Amino acid sequence: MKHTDCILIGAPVDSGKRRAGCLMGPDALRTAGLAEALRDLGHRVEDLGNLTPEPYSPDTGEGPLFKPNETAGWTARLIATAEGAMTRGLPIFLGGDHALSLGSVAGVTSHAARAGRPQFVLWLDAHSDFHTPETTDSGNLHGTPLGYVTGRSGFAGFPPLTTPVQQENICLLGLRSVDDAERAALEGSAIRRHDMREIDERGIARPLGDFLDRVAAENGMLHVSLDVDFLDPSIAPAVGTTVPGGATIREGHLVMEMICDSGLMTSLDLVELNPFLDNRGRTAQLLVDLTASALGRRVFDRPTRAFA
Ligand code: B3U
Ligand code: MN
Ligand code: MN
Repeated sequence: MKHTDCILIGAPVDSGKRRAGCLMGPDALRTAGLAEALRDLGHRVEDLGNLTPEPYSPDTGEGPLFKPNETAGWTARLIATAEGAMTRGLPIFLGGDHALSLGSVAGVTSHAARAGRPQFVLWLDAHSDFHTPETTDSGNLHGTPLGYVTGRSGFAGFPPLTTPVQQENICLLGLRSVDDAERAALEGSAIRRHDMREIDERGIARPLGDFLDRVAAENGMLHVSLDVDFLDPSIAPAVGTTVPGGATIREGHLVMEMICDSGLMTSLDLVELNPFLDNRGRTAQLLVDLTASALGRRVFDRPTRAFA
């Protein structure tokens, strides 16, 4: 296992939805021992502390969107921070709600474009987060990051996107809650999508293995975005948008171990952790353990992939 320069970036974004609490996420992940777990695996870890949004005009509360100006301020700050961190190591964005990924994904993608490599995105989530400010019913911008980074219209007031992510380079895994407008847009797109039914029928390793093979074949950069609600609420209760029927602990670790074995991951988001809703820190602890699996914690080394 090669040693990695891990850069922890606290992004206490709480503007992407109405239920507050994700601002405590970065400190809960620190308290659960994220840096120590990564150092135990032999990695170097630098913690940049918590970011703040770039200055924004106060949100008025009028209009259908919740806190668009604050979220745009976060997006600008995160794009710049992600671009800078990519030149130095593997950024791990400690959320914060999923609105942080408008910035983290846009930033890593602009870095990849400068490096002349295609950006791939693995989205581990119950939801598809493919809304735009014009299609969202809830007005919650944490449902829009994939709409933004693929260059969909309607993001007035947000930083103009320099490089969209190619639809065919995105893989959604774990879907079980998709709004009608998102479903229609996804069906007209080249985004790869795997719902829980497919995972039940085929297992989680095959769709993931196919995607990782494509990333490798195209010498891509791989951003992994892990929303807590990818996991079943019985094992990961600390999230505002629980959806029953999620990934098990074993599926979660398998996904992370396969990502680790591929050697492809270049950046990671840990998002939607709401410590206010947690049960004695167990969700934060599980996220630390999953991150450790993605960065080399294992029982035995496996020389070959066993799931083709
Ligand atoms: N699609 C719904 C629900 C949702 C999306 N992301 C989360 N929840 N976490 C919406 O509000 O856009
Ligand atoms: Mn999400
Ligand atoms: Mn979600």
